[in-house]
This record gives sequence, structure tokens and C-alpha cells, in this order.
Amino acid sequence: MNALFIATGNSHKTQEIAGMLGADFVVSDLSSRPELPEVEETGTTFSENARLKAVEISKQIQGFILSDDSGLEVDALGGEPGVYSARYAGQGKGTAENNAKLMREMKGKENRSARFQCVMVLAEAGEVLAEYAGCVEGSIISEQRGSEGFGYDPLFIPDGYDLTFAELGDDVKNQLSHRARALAPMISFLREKLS
Ligand code: ITT
Repeated sequence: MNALFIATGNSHKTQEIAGMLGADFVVSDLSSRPELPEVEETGTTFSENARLKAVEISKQIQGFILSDDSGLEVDALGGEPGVYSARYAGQGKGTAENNAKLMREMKGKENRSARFQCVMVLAEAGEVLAEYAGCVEGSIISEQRGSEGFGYDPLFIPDGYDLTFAELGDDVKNQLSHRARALAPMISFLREKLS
């Protein structure tokens, strides 16, 4: 069994990553270490924030630390909410408010194209070992559909499908998501390191 710590407080990310990693990995995340101070996401890119999270946590916890910084870029909104996806409706606001704001901002917009971006960083003892990015193109619909997944999933239809990520569910999402595409090369890297 290989232990991997995910430097996230988002249980949905952990669940998706654990599902894609396979049974030979034992995964834990920040929910098991509530005493650790929150890492401030002061970066302006996914890469900067992913590096901040992985490096900071790897100074406090031994072993391999994986971080995920991700978000939604909407073309008609000039790339917003982007790195600010988690706090789009303001600090302390949640998914319902973020999705309501996105629907409001997209009202009447003809260009619906958008993409989810994800950058994953692997760190150990304060050093970055690897970084990979993944992206999935799609479009934003006007009303939420589906109950699976998390975040903006009920508003995002990946290209080539008619259903949202929240309707498609994890089995499909984990085959084509931004997270899946960043994690695939990371898994190869990790397996090489561990062998
Ligand atoms: P950690 O920083 O603790 O990992 P977080 O949720 O704050 O958790 P981010 O700063 O990376 O993570 O923000 C990611 C946000 O982007 C997330 O809260 C969602 O709003 C959105 N997002 C990212 N991946 C998504 C996905 O697969 N489906 C839907 N929304 C997603």
C-alpha cells in the first residue's frame, strides 16, 4: 500500500482523486489534520496556488503531498471566475451562491464556451517533485441540472456530451475531467518513484 496525502480541504476532490488512483493507494487529506493552519492562496495562477499548498503542507507532513488547484474559466466573462472559482460570490459564500452568480452573469450571453482547469503538484519536504496540468473544454448552460459531482458541475456540459458533469456522474467525469487529465501523468510519475 502506498500512502498519499492530498493537501485539500475539499472532500469532493479527495473522493475523485482516490477513485482514480486505484486500490493500492491509501489516501488522506486535511480533514484528518484540523490543527494545521490553512494555506493562504495568494497566487494569481493555478500553478502558483497548487505549489503553495503542496510545498507548505509538505513541510509539516512527511511523505508525498499532492495538491490540486482548479477552477472554471468562462470566455464570455474574460476567463472569470478562474483562480477565484471557490470564492466567486465572495469569501465565506458557498456553491449555491457561486452558481447563482454564474447564472446571473451569463444571462443573455451568446458565447457559452468555458473550460475547467486543474494543476496538480507533488511535493516532499518542501520541494516540488512534479507538476501537471489538465483541462476539459465545454459550455455553460442557463439552469442547473443534475445532483452528482460538486461546485459548477450542474452548469457545465463537456464537449461531445449533452449532459452536465452533475448528470454524467463520477464514472464518466473521472474519464475526461481536468482533474483526471492532470492526475494521469502524475500517477505514472508516482508509480515510477515508488517502484
Ligand atoms: P482546496 O484549496 O482546499 O483544495 P478548494 O475547493 O478551495 O479546496 P480551489 O481553491 O482549487 O479548491 O478552488 C476550486 C474551485 O473550483 C472549487 O471550489 C469549485 O468551485 C471549482 N471546481 C474545481 N474543480 C471542479 C469540478 O471538478 N467540478 C466543479 N467545480 C470545480
